[in-house]
Amino acid sequence: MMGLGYIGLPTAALIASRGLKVTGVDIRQSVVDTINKGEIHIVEPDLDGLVHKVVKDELLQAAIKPNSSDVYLIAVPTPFKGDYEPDLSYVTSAVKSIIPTLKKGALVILESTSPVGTTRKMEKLIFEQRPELKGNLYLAYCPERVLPGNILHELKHNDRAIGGIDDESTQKAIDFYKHFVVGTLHPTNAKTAEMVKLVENASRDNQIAFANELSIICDKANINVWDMIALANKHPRVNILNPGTGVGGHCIAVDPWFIVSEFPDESPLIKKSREANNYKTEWVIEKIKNNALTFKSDHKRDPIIACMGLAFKPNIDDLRESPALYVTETLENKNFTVLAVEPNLKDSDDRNLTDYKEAVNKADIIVYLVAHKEFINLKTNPNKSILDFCGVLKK
Ligand code: SAJ
Repeated sequence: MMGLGYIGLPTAALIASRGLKVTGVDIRQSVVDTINKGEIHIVEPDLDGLVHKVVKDELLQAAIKPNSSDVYLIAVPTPFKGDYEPDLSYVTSAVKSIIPTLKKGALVILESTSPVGTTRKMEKLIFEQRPELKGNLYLAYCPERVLPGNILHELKHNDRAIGGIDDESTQKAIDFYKHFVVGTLHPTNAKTAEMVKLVENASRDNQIAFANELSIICDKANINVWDMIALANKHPRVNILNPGTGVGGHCIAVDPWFIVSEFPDESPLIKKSREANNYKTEWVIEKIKNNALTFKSDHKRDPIIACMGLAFKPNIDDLRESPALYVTETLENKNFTVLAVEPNLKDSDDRNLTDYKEAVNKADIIVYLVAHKEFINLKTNPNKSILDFCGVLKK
């Protein structure tokens, strides 16, 4: 398993728990050391116990470099760089590091979210250096589609699309995933599987963009967007998602750009959805600023603003690409008096956090950015100004 992050480590542990010997490879020595002690470096329910067990049973071992294996899985990050261009350097370097260890009959599976055509590029890279393996190597793309916080369950139970560079590769990969997946394994080709992954997240981004646009329209029309959506969703064929502070995380806010960068002329809607969701975050900031200015002119002093939630979605501690964090930091940088609240982060983390109950007592303006469970039914002074961007007051 190349890469021991949010996807690689749970997958490696799950495979090992089925009795297969797994070498987990990561370029970070600290990660390798932690795992070999039977411990973990990420937050994910039930993962610690599973890793502890498979390491103790000598089924999972972590290492800095790969060894010769029957099956290779690549689950390394594919961020974007500069002008939303996909950065394939981690995938390329993982492939390069396995090339010298490959033997005839090996199966290589790419799981990292990747632009269409990446599996073919990987094939080219391998055969340039090891031409004798042509016809004797199986290659496939198989994206993960798990939700952080529920990874171990979803890894096992979700259906998967599996696309080889040829039919034999597809079948070999399906036979491999049967060891640990009970969901249906759907055969396809590599290109289609690559596109499926990107489209899943672009589709969700597009649907959230629609909800976010509705929230801005309803704000102007003085209609409660949450009530309106709940009623619209009573229609049997309508299912509108939730508006929010914007779209965060390392998947939905990133993957649609992989389509746009490769097919710029054909993807105006996908691009527009990304822009609409980014715009929603800026709109939230403007709303808070206007509220603060009104407070100042009424009370002749600056307001204290409680920013409720920093994570990229409810009930997690993950701050990656978080719109709530962006809103809070933007206000701080503009010298507003801000109390940052994130009940999922400990005090020891190097951030100046305020307890959520203390924050709502002290603040003049309470801004709900993330619908964490702690904020539902939280008692607040009805005379205070409350801005709810995530619908927590409706929950
Ligand atoms: N969000 C809204 N409104 C909604 C739903 C979500 O504003 O109605 C926001 C969230 O607050 C968050 C962002 O969207 O900021 C993304 O959250 P999410 O829960 O929709 O998804 P992720 O990023 O945690 O995981 C997604 C999942 N993809 C889909 O649901 C299509 C997951 O299954 C993928 O495996 C993951 O991306 C990935 O790794 O690609």
